[in-house]
Amino acid sequence: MSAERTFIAIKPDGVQRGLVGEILGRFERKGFKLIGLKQVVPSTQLASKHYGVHKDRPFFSDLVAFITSGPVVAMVWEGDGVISSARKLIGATKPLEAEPGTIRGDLAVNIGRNVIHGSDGLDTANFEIALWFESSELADWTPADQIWRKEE
Ligand code: D4T
Repeated sequence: MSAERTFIAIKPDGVQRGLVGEILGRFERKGFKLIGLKQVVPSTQLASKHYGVHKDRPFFSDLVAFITSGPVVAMVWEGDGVISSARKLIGATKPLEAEPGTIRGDLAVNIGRNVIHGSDGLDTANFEIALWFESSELADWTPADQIWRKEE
């Protein structure tokens, strides 16, 4: 059985503000495994599918306009419990309510410019990984220090 994976995207504000290294480093230092990484300016079609669950919300068109406005750094990270752990690393959707120490708590102030996206569950993660990545873009590999990352 393959390990749990999640989809993470640094949104255009995070890229424009030069936060890519800072954010990537937090996931690396935590000990998760990077499986896929690319920079892409999403099409309206891709963005609309990604945010399909919000299609009837008043902020939907602004959301799609924003996410398609520039480069997004799309990633797949792997590890035990990575989906919920990544959400904790990211912090609350409203950056002013996000705890200090989280990405949004430390680096953002505005809900419409909250720097990063992370899948909110297993089905969403599978859907988003397949939406953003071809399987050939995902690398299965064994980190040389894997023995030092395990719980037991
Ligand atoms: P994403 O999907 O970007 O990781 O954010 P969350 O999972 O934390 O939050 P979400 O799906 O509820 O919102 C998606 C996206 O919409 C923006 N947004 C949200 C907004 O601009 N106004 C709003 O009122 C809400 C609820 C922010 C994130």
